[in-house]
Amino acid sequence: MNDQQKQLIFEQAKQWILEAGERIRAKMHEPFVIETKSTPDDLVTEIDQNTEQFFAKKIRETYPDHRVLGEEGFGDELADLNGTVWIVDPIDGTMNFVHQKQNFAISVGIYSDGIGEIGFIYDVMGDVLYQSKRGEGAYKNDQKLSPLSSDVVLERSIVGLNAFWATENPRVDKNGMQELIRKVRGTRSYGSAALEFAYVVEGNMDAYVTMRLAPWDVAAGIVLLNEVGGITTKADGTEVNMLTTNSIIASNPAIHREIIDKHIELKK
Ligand code: 2AM
Ligand code: CA
Ligand code: CA
Ligand code: CA
Repeated sequence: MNDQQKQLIFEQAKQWILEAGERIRAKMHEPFVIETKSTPDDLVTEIDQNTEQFFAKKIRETYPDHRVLGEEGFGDELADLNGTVWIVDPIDGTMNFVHQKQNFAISVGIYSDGIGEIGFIYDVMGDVLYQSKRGEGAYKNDQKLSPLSSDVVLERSIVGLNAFWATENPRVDKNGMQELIRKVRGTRSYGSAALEFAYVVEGNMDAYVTMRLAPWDVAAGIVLLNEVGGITTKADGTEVNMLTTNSIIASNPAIHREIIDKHIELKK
C-alpha cells in the first residue's frame, strides 16, 4: 500500500470505528444476549458479534481484495498475512463491557504483507482514540504522544499484569512473577489487553506482561507501541506471530530485557 492509499484507508477505518463505538453506546443499556464460549467465564454478547459483522461488511463492500481476521468468526480463515489484512477485535474486554459498562475497546490493526501499517484502539466509553500510522508517530485523539522515557528502571515502574499469572498456572513459574510484583513500584490490571497496550503507549504504564493473547488483542497495540519506541515480543523475547496466540511482553525498552531474563520462567 502506498502513502496515499494508506491515508485513505486510515480515514475510512477511523470513521467506521467511531460509528461502531456510537452504536455500542446506543445499544448497551438495552437488554442484550450474553453467551459463553470456551469456559463459563469466557463471554460473548450479541453486541460483540454485531460489531464484528459491521466491520466485516464495510470492509468487504469497500475493499473486496482485503481480508479480515476477527475474534467472533465473521472474518476469513487465514493461513498467511499476504495482501492487506484487517485484524479486528470488536470489543476487547467483553467481561468489563458486561459487568462494568466501561474499560473496553475496539481494536483494529491493518497489516500489509505482514507489516503493521495502521493501528487504532478506541476506548469506547472514554471516547479516546489512540491512532497511528507506521513511521508517523502515535496520537491520543489529536495529541501526538512522546517517545517513551529512557530513564525508567524496573524498581520505579508500573507493570500491567493479571494476578492469575502469579498463581499456580500452566504457563509461567509463579515465583518469578511474584518477585516481579515485589520489585516494581506497582501493578495494574485493566482487563482489556488493547487498553493495557494503549497505557504503555502513552507512558502511564511501563510494561504489560501476559501469557496468552490472540492476534486481535495485540495487532493494533503493536503498531501504536512501535511508534513511541516501545517493544513487543513473546515472553521468551522472540517475535510475535500474528497468526497464532502468543505470550506477550509489551514494554518500554529500558526494562524489557530485564523482565524476560530475571522474572519470566516459562513452563514447557
Ligand atoms: P476479549 O475481552 O476480547 O475476549 C482479559 O484479560 C483480556 O484477555 C482481554 O483483552 C480479553 O479479550 C483477552 N482474552 C480473554 N480470553 C482470552 C483467551 N482465551 N485467549 C486470549 N485472550 C483472551
Ligand atoms: Ca472474547
Ligand atoms: Ca480481545
Ligand atoms: Ca473481543
